[in-house]
Amino acid sequence: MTAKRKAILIALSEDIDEIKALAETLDYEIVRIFVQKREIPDVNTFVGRGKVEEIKEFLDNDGDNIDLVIVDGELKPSQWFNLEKEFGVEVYDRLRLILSIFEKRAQSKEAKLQVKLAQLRYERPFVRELIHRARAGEHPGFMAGGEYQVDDYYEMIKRQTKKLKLELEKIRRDREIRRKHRRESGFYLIALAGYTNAGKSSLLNLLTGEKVKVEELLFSTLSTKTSKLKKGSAPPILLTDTVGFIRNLPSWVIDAFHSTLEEISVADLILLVVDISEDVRTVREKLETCLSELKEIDANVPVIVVFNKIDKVSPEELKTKLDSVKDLLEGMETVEISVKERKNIDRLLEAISRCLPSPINVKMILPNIADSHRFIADIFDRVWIKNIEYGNSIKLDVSMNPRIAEKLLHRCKEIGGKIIRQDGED
Ligand SMILES: Nc1nc2c(ncn2[C@@H]2O[C@H](COP(=O)(O)OP(=O)(O)OP(=O)(O)O)[C@@H](O)[C@H]2O)c(=O)[nH]1
Ligand SMILES: [Mg+2]
Repeated sequence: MTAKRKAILIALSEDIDEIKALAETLDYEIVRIFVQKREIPDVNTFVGRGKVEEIKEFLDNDGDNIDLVIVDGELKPSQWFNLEKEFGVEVYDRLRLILSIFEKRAQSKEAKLQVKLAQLRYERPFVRELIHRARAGEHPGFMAGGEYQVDDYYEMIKRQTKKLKLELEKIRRDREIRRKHRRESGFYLIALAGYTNAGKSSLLNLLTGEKVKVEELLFSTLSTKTSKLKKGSAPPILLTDTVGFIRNLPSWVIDAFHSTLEEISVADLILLVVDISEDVRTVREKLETCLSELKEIDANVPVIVVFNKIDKVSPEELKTKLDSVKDLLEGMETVEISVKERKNIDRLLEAISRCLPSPINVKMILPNIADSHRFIADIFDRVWIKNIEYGNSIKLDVSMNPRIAEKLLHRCKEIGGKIIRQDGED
Protein backbone atom coordinates (compact mmCIF):
# COMPACT_ATOMS: atom_id res chain seq x y z
CA MET A 1 0.00 0.00 0.00
CA THR A 2 1.18 3.50 -0.77
CA ALA A 3 1.49 5.98 2.08
CA LYS A 4 -1.52 8.23 2.58
CA ARG A 5 -1.29 11.67 1.10
CA LYS A 6 -1.04 14.42 3.67
CA ALA A 7 -3.16 17.53 3.96
CA ILE A 8 -3.68 20.41 6.33
CA LEU A 9 -7.10 21.81 7.06
CA ILE A 10 -8.24 25.41 7.44
CA ALA A 11 -11.62 26.00 9.05
CA LEU A 12 -13.67 28.80 10.54
CA SER A 13 -15.22 26.66 13.27
CA GLU A 14 -14.46 23.59 15.37
CA ASP A 15 -17.18 21.65 13.59
CA ILE A 16 -14.87 19.71 11.30
CA ASP A 17 -16.04 16.08 11.44
CA GLU A 18 -17.62 16.13 8.02
CA ILE A 19 -14.75 17.81 6.20
CA LYS A 20 -12.37 15.32 7.84
CA ALA A 21 -14.53 12.41 6.66
CA LEU A 22 -14.55 13.91 3.16
CA ALA A 23 -10.74 14.24 3.20
CA GLU A 24 -10.37 10.65 4.40
CA THR A 25 -12.71 9.45 1.71
CA LEU A 26 -10.28 10.96 -0.78
CA ASP A 27 -7.41 9.20 1.01
CA TYR A 28 -5.88 12.24 2.67
CA GLU A 29 -4.62 12.20 6.20
CA ILE A 30 -5.12 15.52 7.95
CA VAL A 31 -1.90 16.23 9.80
CA ARG A 32 -2.68 19.66 11.15
CA ILE A 33 -5.80 21.75 11.64
CA PHE A 34 -5.87 25.54 11.67
CA VAL A 35 -9.09 26.98 13.06
CA GLN A 36 -9.80 30.69 13.03
CA LYS A 37 -13.18 31.31 14.56
CA ARG A 38 -14.96 33.99 12.60
CA GLU A 39 -18.39 34.53 11.09
CA ILE A 40 -17.36 35.86 7.72
CA PRO A 41 -14.26 34.78 5.79
CA ASP A 42 -11.57 37.31 4.98
CA VAL A 43 -12.24 38.73 1.50
CA ASN A 44 -8.71 38.19 0.27
CA THR A 45 -7.40 35.10 1.99
CA PHE A 46 -10.39 33.41 3.70
CA VAL A 47 -8.60 33.56 7.06
CA GLY A 48 -6.89 36.69 8.35
CA ARG A 49 -3.33 37.76 7.67
CA GLY A 50 -2.00 36.46 10.98
CA LYS A 51 -3.37 32.98 10.33
CA VAL A 52 -1.96 32.95 6.81
CA GLU A 53 1.46 33.76 8.23
CA GLU A 54 1.13 31.02 10.85
CA ILE A 55 0.23 28.47 8.17
CA LYS A 56 3.06 29.64 5.93
CA GLU A 57 5.48 29.22 8.78
CA PHE A 58 4.22 25.71 9.39
CA LEU A 59 4.59 24.89 5.70
CA ASP A 60 8.11 26.41 5.61
CA ASN A 61 9.23 24.29 8.56
CA ASP A 62 7.39 20.98 8.25
CA GLY A 63 5.48 21.35 5.04
CA ASP A 64 7.75 19.36 2.74
CA ASN A 65 5.39 16.45 2.53
CA ILE A 66 2.09 18.35 2.55
CA ASP A 67 0.25 17.60 -0.68
CA LEU A 68 -2.85 19.67 -0.20
CA VAL A 69 -4.40 22.51 1.76
CA ILE A 70 -8.12 21.94 2.37
CA VAL A 71 -10.38 24.88 3.17
CA ASP A 72 -13.65 24.02 4.90
CA GLY A 73 -15.81 26.48 3.04
CA GLU A 74 -16.36 27.99 -0.33
CA LEU A 75 -13.48 29.91 -1.87
CA LYS A 76 -13.94 32.76 -4.26
CA PRO A 77 -11.54 32.47 -7.20
CA SER A 78 -9.49 35.43 -5.96
CA GLN A 79 -9.15 33.92 -2.48
CA TRP A 80 -8.08 30.62 -3.98
CA PHE A 81 -5.53 32.35 -6.21
CA ASN A 82 -4.09 34.30 -3.29
CA LEU A 83 -3.85 31.26 -1.02
CA GLU A 84 -2.14 29.07 -3.60
CA LYS A 85 0.32 31.87 -4.24
CA GLU A 86 1.01 32.32 -0.53
CA PHE A 87 1.34 28.63 0.28
CA GLY A 88 2.86 27.24 -2.92
CA VAL A 89 0.70 24.15 -2.39
CA GLU A 90 -2.51 23.16 -4.09
CA VAL A 91 -5.62 24.48 -2.31
CA TYR A 92 -9.03 22.77 -2.44
CA ASP A 93 -12.24 24.16 -1.02
CA ARG A 94 -15.03 21.89 0.24
CA LEU A 95 -16.85 21.70 -3.05
CA ARG A 96 -13.73 20.83 -5.01
CA LEU A 97 -13.06 18.07 -2.50
CA ILE A 98 -16.58 16.71 -2.93
CA LEU A 99 -16.33 16.87 -6.72
CA SER A 100 -13.02 14.99 -6.58
CA ILE A 101 -14.70 12.28 -4.50
CA PHE A 102 -17.50 12.10 -7.03
CA GLU A 103 -14.90 11.78 -9.78
CA LYS A 104 -13.18 8.94 -7.99
CA ARG A 105 -16.45 7.16 -7.24
CA ALA A 106 -18.25 7.53 -10.54
CA GLN A 107 -18.65 4.15 -12.19
CA SER A 108 -21.46 4.35 -14.70
CA LYS A 109 -21.12 6.39 -17.86
CA GLU A 110 -23.92 8.68 -16.72
CA ALA A 111 -22.31 9.32 -13.34
CA LYS A 112 -18.98 10.09 -15.02
CA LEU A 113 -20.57 12.57 -17.41
CA GLN A 114 -22.55 14.21 -14.60
CA VAL A 115 -19.42 14.64 -12.51
CA LYS A 116 -17.42 16.01 -15.42
CA LEU A 117 -20.18 18.52 -16.15
CA ALA A 118 -20.23 19.70 -12.55
CA GLN A 119 -16.44 19.96 -12.51
CA LEU A 120 -16.38 22.11 -15.63
CA ARG A 121 -19.03 24.34 -14.15
CA TYR A 122 -16.97 24.58 -10.98
CA GLU A 123 -13.76 25.45 -12.83
CA ARG A 124 -15.21 28.20 -14.98
CA PRO A 125 -14.94 31.15 -12.57
CA PHE A 126 -11.49 29.99 -11.50
CA VAL A 127 -10.22 29.93 -15.05
CA ARG A 128 -11.78 33.34 -15.58
CA GLU A 129 -9.77 34.55 -12.60
CA LEU A 130 -6.59 33.15 -14.10
CA ILE A 131 -7.26 34.90 -17.40
CA HIS A 132 -7.92 38.11 -15.55
CA ARG A 133 -4.69 37.81 -13.57
CA ALA A 134 -2.67 36.94 -16.65
CA ARG A 135 -4.03 39.98 -18.50
CA ALA A 136 -3.18 42.17 -15.56
CA GLY A 137 0.38 40.94 -15.93
CA GLU A 138 0.37 38.72 -12.88
CA HIS A 139 1.89 35.34 -13.20
CA PRO A 140 -0.92 32.80 -13.16
CA GLY A 141 -0.89 30.06 -10.52
CA PHE A 142 0.88 26.82 -11.28
CA MET A 143 -2.31 25.33 -12.62
CA ALA A 144 -1.74 26.94 -16.01
CA GLY A 145 1.26 27.99 -18.08
CA GLY A 146 0.30 31.37 -19.44
CA GLU A 147 -2.29 33.58 -21.02
CA TYR A 148 -2.58 31.74 -24.29
CA GLN A 149 -3.15 28.35 -22.72
CA VAL A 150 -5.61 29.72 -20.17
CA ASP A 151 -7.68 31.45 -22.84
CA ASP A 152 -7.65 28.29 -24.83
CA TYR A 153 -8.68 26.27 -21.82
CA TYR A 154 -11.68 28.49 -21.24
CA GLU A 155 -12.89 27.88 -24.77
CA MET A 156 -12.34 24.18 -24.30
CA ILE A 157 -14.48 24.22 -21.16
CA LYS A 158 -17.31 25.80 -23.09
CA ARG A 159 -17.07 23.31 -25.93
CA GLN A 160 -16.84 20.32 -23.61
CA THR A 161 -19.79 21.49 -21.53
CA LYS A 162 -21.96 21.65 -24.60
CA LYS A 163 -20.87 18.19 -25.72
CA LEU A 164 -21.45 16.67 -22.29
CA LYS A 165 -24.92 18.15 -22.05
CA LEU A 166 -25.85 16.56 -25.36
CA GLU A 167 -24.50 13.18 -24.33
CA LEU A 168 -26.30 13.34 -21.00
CA GLU A 169 -29.51 14.29 -22.74
CA LYS A 170 -29.31 11.06 -24.72
CA ILE A 171 -28.68 8.91 -21.66
CA ARG A 172 -31.53 10.64 -19.88
CA ARG A 173 -33.93 9.82 -22.66
CA ASP A 174 -32.98 6.14 -22.33
CA ARG A 175 -33.38 6.33 -18.58
CA GLU A 176 -36.75 8.00 -19.02
CA ILE A 177 -37.87 5.11 -21.20
CA ARG A 178 -36.71 2.56 -18.62
CA ARG A 179 -38.44 4.49 -15.87
CA LYS A 180 -41.66 4.77 -17.83
CA HIS A 181 -41.47 1.05 -18.38
CA ARG A 182 -41.06 0.48 -14.64
CA ARG A 183 -43.96 2.76 -13.83
CA GLU A 184 -46.20 1.05 -16.30
CA SER A 185 -45.06 -2.30 -15.00
CA GLY A 186 -47.42 -1.86 -12.09
CA PHE A 187 -44.68 -2.63 -9.58
CA TYR A 188 -44.58 -0.47 -6.50
CA LEU A 189 -41.54 1.81 -6.68
CA ILE A 190 -39.75 2.69 -3.48
CA ALA A 191 -36.77 5.07 -3.42
CA LEU A 192 -34.11 5.06 -0.72
CA ALA A 193 -33.00 8.58 0.07
CA GLY A 194 -30.88 10.08 2.81
CA TYR A 195 -27.66 11.72 3.87
CA THR A 196 -24.47 10.12 2.65
CA ASN A 197 -23.35 7.19 4.86
CA ALA A 198 -26.76 6.78 6.53
CA GLY A 199 -26.99 3.13 5.46
CA LYS A 200 -29.14 3.28 2.31
CA SER A 201 -27.18 0.68 0.37
CA SER A 202 -26.93 -1.57 3.45
CA LEU A 203 -30.72 -1.51 3.69
CA LEU A 204 -31.12 -2.17 -0.03
CA ASN A 205 -28.81 -5.17 0.28
CA LEU A 206 -30.71 -6.51 3.26
CA LEU A 207 -34.14 -6.17 1.67
CA THR A 208 -33.27 -7.32 -1.84
CA GLY A 209 -30.27 -9.62 -1.46
CA GLU A 210 -28.22 -7.28 -3.69
CA LYS A 211 -24.53 -6.73 -3.15
CA VAL A 212 -24.19 -2.98 -3.59
CA LYS A 213 -20.95 -1.57 -2.18
CA VAL A 214 -21.24 -0.53 1.47
CA GLU A 215 -18.48 1.46 3.16
CA GLU A 216 -17.70 3.74 6.05
CA LEU A 217 -16.58 6.29 3.44
CA LEU A 218 -18.80 8.99 1.98
CA PHE A 219 -20.55 8.78 -1.38
CA SER A 220 -20.05 5.07 -1.95
CA THR A 221 -23.09 5.18 -4.19
CA LEU A 222 -23.14 7.56 -7.14
CA SER A 223 -25.40 5.63 -9.48
CA THR A 224 -28.86 4.36 -8.82
CA LYS A 225 -29.49 0.67 -8.47
CA THR A 226 -32.95 -0.86 -8.67
CA SER A 227 -33.87 -4.33 -7.50
CA LYS A 228 -36.81 -6.36 -6.44
CA LEU A 229 -37.74 -6.78 -2.81
CA LYS A 230 -37.13 -10.30 -1.55
CA LYS A 231 -40.28 -10.43 0.48
CA GLY A 232 -43.21 -11.40 -1.68
CA SER A 233 -45.88 -8.78 -2.06
CA ALA A 234 -48.60 -8.02 -4.54
CA PRO A 235 -47.89 -5.98 -6.52
CA PRO A 236 -44.14 -6.64 -6.25
CA ILE A 237 -41.89 -3.88 -4.94
CA LEU A 238 -38.86 -2.40 -6.66
CA LEU A 239 -36.37 -0.62 -4.43
CA THR A 240 -34.01 2.03 -5.83
CA ASP A 241 -30.81 3.18 -4.14
CA THR A 242 -29.80 6.79 -4.79
CA VAL A 243 -26.92 9.25 -4.34
CA GLY A 244 -26.58 10.52 -0.78
CA PHE A 245 -27.38 14.08 0.20
CA ILE A 246 -24.86 16.44 1.76
CA ARG A 247 -25.37 19.91 3.13
CA ASN A 248 -24.38 23.11 1.34
CA LEU A 249 -24.23 21.91 -2.20
CA PRO A 250 -24.94 24.60 -4.77
CA SER A 251 -28.07 23.90 -6.76
CA TRP A 252 -26.12 23.39 -10.00
CA VAL A 253 -24.35 20.38 -8.48
CA ILE A 254 -27.68 18.93 -7.47
CA ASP A 255 -28.96 19.71 -10.97
CA ALA A 256 -26.07 17.76 -12.46
CA PHE A 257 -27.45 14.70 -10.68
CA HIS A 258 -30.98 15.60 -11.61
CA SER A 259 -31.86 12.45 -13.50
CA THR A 260 -30.59 10.28 -10.66
CA LEU A 261 -32.72 12.19 -8.20
CA GLU A 262 -35.72 11.99 -10.47
CA GLU A 263 -35.94 8.35 -9.40
CA ILE A 264 -37.01 9.75 -6.05
CA SER A 265 -39.74 11.96 -7.44
CA VAL A 266 -41.47 9.22 -9.40
CA ALA A 267 -41.56 6.72 -6.53
CA ASP A 268 -44.72 5.56 -4.76
CA LEU A 269 -42.93 5.86 -1.43
CA ILE A 270 -39.64 7.27 -0.11
CA LEU A 271 -37.64 5.65 2.65
CA LEU A 272 -35.61 8.48 4.15
CA VAL A 273 -32.73 6.78 5.95
CA VAL A 274 -31.23 8.69 8.90
CA ASP A 275 -28.16 7.71 10.93
CA ILE A 276 -29.46 8.09 14.50
CA SER A 277 -26.13 7.16 16.07
CA GLU A 278 -24.62 10.60 15.54
CA ASP A 279 -24.89 13.41 18.07
CA VAL A 280 -28.25 15.16 18.40
CA ARG A 281 -27.20 18.33 16.61
CA THR A 282 -25.78 16.44 13.64
CA VAL A 283 -28.83 14.19 13.37
CA ARG A 284 -31.04 17.26 13.28
CA GLU A 285 -28.90 19.18 10.79
CA LYS A 286 -28.64 16.25 8.42
CA LEU A 287 -32.34 15.54 8.66
CA GLU A 288 -33.06 19.18 7.82
CA THR A 289 -30.78 18.97 4.80
CA CYS A 290 -32.55 15.82 3.60
CA LEU A 291 -36.02 17.26 4.05
CA SER A 292 -35.14 20.43 2.21
CA GLU A 293 -33.54 18.49 -0.64
CA LEU A 294 -36.64 16.34 -0.94
CA LYS A 295 -38.64 19.53 -1.12
CA GLU A 296 -36.26 20.81 -3.80
CA ILE A 297 -36.78 17.67 -5.86
CA ASP A 298 -40.45 18.41 -5.46
CA ALA A 299 -41.22 14.85 -4.63
CA ASN A 300 -44.84 14.82 -3.72
CA VAL A 301 -44.50 11.32 -2.37
CA PRO A 302 -45.20 9.86 1.09
CA VAL A 303 -42.12 9.43 3.26
CA ILE A 304 -41.19 6.91 5.93
CA VAL A 305 -38.32 8.19 8.06
CA VAL A 306 -36.11 5.19 8.85
CA PHE A 307 -33.83 5.84 11.80
CA ASN A 308 -30.96 3.42 11.28
CA LYS A 309 -28.01 2.18 13.39
CA ILE A 310 -29.97 1.90 16.65
CA ASP A 311 -27.50 -0.82 17.67
CA LYS A 312 -25.12 2.05 18.44
CA VAL A 313 -27.38 3.93 20.88
CA SER A 314 -29.01 3.13 24.22
CA PRO A 315 -32.83 3.13 24.42
CA GLU A 316 -32.77 6.34 26.53
CA GLU A 317 -30.48 8.08 24.08
CA LEU A 318 -32.69 6.98 21.21
CA LYS A 319 -35.74 8.43 22.87
CA THR A 320 -34.07 11.79 23.55
CA LYS A 321 -32.91 12.01 19.97
CA LEU A 322 -36.27 11.10 18.50
CA ASP A 323 -37.97 13.68 20.73
CA SER A 324 -35.58 16.36 19.57
CA VAL A 325 -36.45 15.95 15.89
CA LYS A 326 -40.15 15.28 16.29
CA ASP A 327 -41.12 18.80 15.25
CA LEU A 328 -39.52 18.27 11.82
CA LEU A 329 -41.52 15.16 11.06
CA GLU A 330 -45.17 16.05 11.38
CA GLY A 331 -47.39 13.54 9.67
CA MET A 332 -44.54 11.27 8.68
CA GLU A 333 -44.35 7.64 9.62
CA THR A 334 -41.15 6.69 11.46
CA VAL A 335 -39.42 3.39 12.19
CA GLU A 336 -36.22 2.76 14.15
CA ILE A 337 -34.08 -0.06 12.82
CA SER A 338 -30.63 -1.60 12.77
CA VAL A 339 -29.61 -3.04 9.44
CA LYS A 340 -26.51 -4.44 11.08
CA GLU A 341 -28.40 -6.41 13.70
CA ARG A 342 -31.52 -6.83 11.60
CA LYS A 343 -33.62 -5.17 14.26
CA ASN A 344 -37.20 -4.09 13.51
CA ILE A 345 -36.99 -4.98 9.84
CA ASP A 346 -40.42 -6.63 10.13
CA ARG A 347 -41.77 -3.36 11.51
CA LEU A 348 -40.29 -1.51 8.56
CA LEU A 349 -41.95 -3.92 6.14
CA GLU A 350 -45.26 -3.43 7.91
CA ALA A 351 -44.92 0.33 7.68
CA ILE A 352 -44.09 -0.02 3.98
CA SER A 353 -47.21 -1.97 3.22
CA ARG A 354 -49.26 0.48 5.28
CA CYS A 355 -47.89 3.49 3.42
CA LEU A 356 -47.96 2.23 -0.14
CA PRO A 357 -51.13 3.15 -1.98
CA SER A 358 -53.59 0.28 -1.47
CA PRO A 359 -53.98 -1.95 -4.46
CA ILE A 360 -57.27 -1.72 -6.30
CA ASN A 361 -59.26 -4.93 -6.44
CA VAL A 362 -61.38 -5.37 -9.52
CA LYS A 363 -63.56 -8.07 -11.05
CA MET A 364 -63.72 -7.96 -14.83
CA ILE A 365 -65.82 -9.85 -17.28
CA LEU A 366 -64.27 -10.05 -20.73
CA PRO A 367 -65.64 -11.50 -23.94
CA ASN A 368 -63.79 -14.71 -24.78
CA ILE A 369 -62.06 -13.34 -27.88
CA ALA A 370 -58.47 -12.96 -29.14
CA ASP A 371 -58.30 -9.33 -27.97
CA SER A 372 -59.05 -10.41 -24.42
CA HIS A 373 -56.38 -13.12 -24.53
CA ARG A 374 -53.87 -10.53 -25.69
CA PHE A 375 -54.99 -8.19 -22.92
CA ILE A 376 -54.54 -10.89 -20.27
CA ALA A 377 -51.11 -11.82 -21.60
CA ASP A 378 -50.16 -8.16 -21.43
CA ILE A 379 -51.28 -7.58 -17.84
CA PHE A 380 -50.08 -10.96 -16.60
CA ASP A 381 -46.82 -9.64 -15.10
CA ARG A 382 -48.24 -6.30 -14.00
CA VAL A 383 -51.17 -7.19 -11.84
CA TRP A 384 -51.87 -9.87 -9.33
CA ILE A 385 -54.38 -12.27 -10.90
CA LYS A 386 -56.25 -13.78 -7.99
CA ASN A 387 -58.68 -15.84 -10.01
CA ILE A 388 -59.46 -16.49 -13.65
CA GLU A 389 -62.33 -18.52 -15.14
CA TYR A 390 -62.77 -19.28 -18.82
CA GLY A 391 -66.27 -19.91 -20.23
CA ASN A 392 -68.39 -18.09 -22.76
CA SER A 393 -66.84 -15.06 -21.19
CA ILE A 394 -63.68 -14.70 -19.10
CA LYS A 395 -64.06 -13.79 -15.44
CA LEU A 396 -61.02 -12.10 -13.96
CA ASP A 397 -60.39 -11.22 -10.36
CA VAL A 398 -57.33 -8.96 -10.08
CA SER A 399 -55.51 -6.67 -7.71
CA MET A 400 -53.41 -3.84 -9.10
CA ASN A 401 -51.34 -0.76 -8.34
CA PRO A 402 -53.71 2.25 -8.51
CA ARG A 403 -51.10 3.99 -10.65
CA ILE A 404 -51.87 1.76 -13.62
CA ALA A 405 -55.53 1.05 -12.85
CA GLU A 406 -57.11 3.73 -14.99
CA LYS A 407 -55.23 2.74 -18.12
CA LEU A 408 -55.97 -0.97 -17.72
CA LEU A 409 -59.63 -0.44 -16.95
CA HIS A 410 -59.89 1.75 -20.03
CA ARG A 411 -58.34 -1.02 -22.17
CA CYS A 412 -60.75 -3.52 -20.66
CA LYS A 413 -63.73 -1.42 -21.70
CA GLU A 414 -62.28 -0.91 -25.19
CA ILE A 415 -62.35 -4.63 -25.84
CA GLY A 416 -65.92 -4.88 -24.66
CA GLY A 417 -65.30 -5.96 -21.09
CA LYS A 418 -67.35 -5.06 -18.02
CA ILE A 419 -65.90 -3.91 -14.73
CA ILE A 420 -67.26 -4.60 -11.29
CA ARG A 421 -65.09 -2.61 -8.91
CA GLN A 422 -64.71 -4.05 -5.47
CA ASP A 423 -62.82 -1.26 -3.80
CA GLY A 424 -60.93 1.90 -4.60
CA GLU A 425 -64.23 3.30 -5.84
CA ASP A 426 -64.91 6.97 -5.24
N1 LIG B 1 -23.55 0.08 13.38
C1 LIG B 1 -24.24 0.07 12.24
N2 LIG B 1 -23.63 0.41 11.09
C2 LIG B 1 -24.37 0.42 9.94
C3 LIG B 1 -25.75 0.08 9.93
N3 LIG B 1 -26.20 0.20 8.65
C4 LIG B 1 -25.13 0.60 7.92
N4 LIG B 1 -24.02 0.71 8.68
C5 LIG B 1 -22.67 1.14 8.24
O1 LIG B 1 -22.73 2.47 7.79
C6 LIG B 1 -21.79 2.71 6.73
C7 LIG B 1 -22.48 3.30 5.53
O2 LIG B 1 -23.37 2.37 4.97
P1 LIG B 1 -23.86 2.47 3.44
O3 LIG B 1 -24.94 1.47 3.30
O4 LIG B 1 -22.70 2.43 2.51
O5 LIG B 1 -24.47 3.93 3.46
P2 LIG B 1 -25.08 4.76 2.24
O6 LIG B 1 -26.20 5.57 2.80
O7 LIG B 1 -25.40 3.86 1.10
O8 LIG B 1 -23.87 5.70 1.90
P3 LIG B 1 -23.42 6.43 0.52
O9 LIG B 1 -23.73 5.52 -0.63
O10 LIG B 1 -21.97 6.61 0.75
O11 LIG B 1 -24.18 7.70 0.48
C8 LIG B 1 -21.17 1.33 6.46
O12 LIG B 1 -19.93 1.29 7.12
C9 LIG B 1 -22.17 0.35 7.05
O13 LIG B 1 -21.56 -0.85 7.44
C10 LIG B 1 -26.36 -0.28 11.18
O14 LIG B 1 -27.55 -0.61 11.28
N5 LIG B 1 -25.56 -0.25 12.29
MG1 LIG C 1 -24.69 3.81 -0.79
